[in-house]
Amino acid sequence: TATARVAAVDLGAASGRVMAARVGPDLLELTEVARFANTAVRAGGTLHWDVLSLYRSILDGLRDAGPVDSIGIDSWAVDYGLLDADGRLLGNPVHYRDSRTDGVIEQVLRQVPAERLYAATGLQLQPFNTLFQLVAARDTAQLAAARTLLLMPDLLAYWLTGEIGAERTNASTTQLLDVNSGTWAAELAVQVGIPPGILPPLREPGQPIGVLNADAGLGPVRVTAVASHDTASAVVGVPARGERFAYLSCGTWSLVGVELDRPVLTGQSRAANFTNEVGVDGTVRYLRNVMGLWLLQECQRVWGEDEVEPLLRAAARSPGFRSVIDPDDPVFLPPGDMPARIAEACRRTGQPVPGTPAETVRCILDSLALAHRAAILDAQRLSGREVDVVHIVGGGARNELLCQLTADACGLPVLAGPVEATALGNILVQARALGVLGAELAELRDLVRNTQPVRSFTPQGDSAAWSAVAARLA
Ligand code: LRH
Repeated sequence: TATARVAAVDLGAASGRVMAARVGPDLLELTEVARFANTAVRAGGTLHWDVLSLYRSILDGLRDAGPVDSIGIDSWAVDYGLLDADGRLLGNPVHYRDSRTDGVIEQVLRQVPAERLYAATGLQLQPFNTLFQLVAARDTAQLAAARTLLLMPDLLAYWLTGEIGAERTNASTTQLLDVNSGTWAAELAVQVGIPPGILPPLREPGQPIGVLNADAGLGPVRVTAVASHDTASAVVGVPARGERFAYLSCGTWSLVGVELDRPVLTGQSRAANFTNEVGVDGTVRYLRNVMGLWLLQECQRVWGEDEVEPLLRAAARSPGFRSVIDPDDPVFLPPGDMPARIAEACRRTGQPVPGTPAETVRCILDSLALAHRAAILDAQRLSGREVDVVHIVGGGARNELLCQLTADACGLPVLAGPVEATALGNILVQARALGVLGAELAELRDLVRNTQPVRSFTPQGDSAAWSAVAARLA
């Protein structure tokens, strides 16, 4: 039977990667070709993407990948570059953790009530949504000169091919896509002062974008639109059977929710800040953002501790439930002194302040497990979808303590893996488009389940005990 060779470019906060895969009906073999830093750079008081350095690393990685039939790119949501009338990039794209959006949600809600924004877009309120980033930039010369907005994977695909477009799963994170019609919410854009003409035509995961141009020096390889929102690719790569599952895409963020076939737009859903992002094949990713392993990554940076394993072993020996924080408190969003912010949150809620890295890490993992529990309970209650199992994918699937604590807190079995779900989802959508895999999403997931290692964690203890811990934060 036919097989394909496919390359996936996956740009995460911890690193950027180029992966190569061989794919066929019974074959899914992934190799990491290149891994490079994706470090935000503060310049002139603004936190930026280092986009040219990334582009160069991507080209080098693609060259090392050898001949492939197709290339796909995914990255995190919401961030974008602006092109001028000549098709040139205007400035370095700004990173979503930059403080320029402070106070902008409140400013926009005075113009557009929260109820209306949710009814129109179905999106969670996060200060970094593209809509708020653009409002923060509303009076800049750069926005005045802009003719085209490209989300980051679309910008890189534009450099590779010369083709312009907005891939739908990532477009759904901008808060500028109409949740009912699936078209750009042009009226909303106008109302908040964003020129709707900068929003390019939409494209679907699986559509060909174009062919690599000469700068790449790699010949006329096809570039395919994947689920270019990393979380959407990760959800494709979940090795689930049927529909009674919750997923937790666990990396810098924990994205926790269920897959639905229609959005949930109720007042309760809005109050719980659940988001309806677009998945492949008309699915809805109904989920909540939990601050995730960012809390730990920022502690490691401050401690100068590159190795996570010793910290996790020490945290496993440290007593649980001593102190918990609300990981979703916006104070934790920007880069900075994370251990100090965690200590302050414990002090404020009258709990013991963690005195050692081990205690701090234990506090982070207990708090994440608790937030995972709340999100999974809320997702079921708000959507009516019941689940029997939690699939943890992404780097967090390697974190045994977090997987076990999440199983315990949820009172549900956890299946952990694959770690590379995002790259796999990226690859599967390309392989399907090339015609080497079946048409159904369920078949893509069967292939992941049959080829990738998954570990299982059985819930221990009484999950209701976690409610008492949650009460400390109420
Ligand atoms: C995860 C992610 C998430 C978004 C955030 C900005 O990488 O894409 O889905 O909410 O980054």
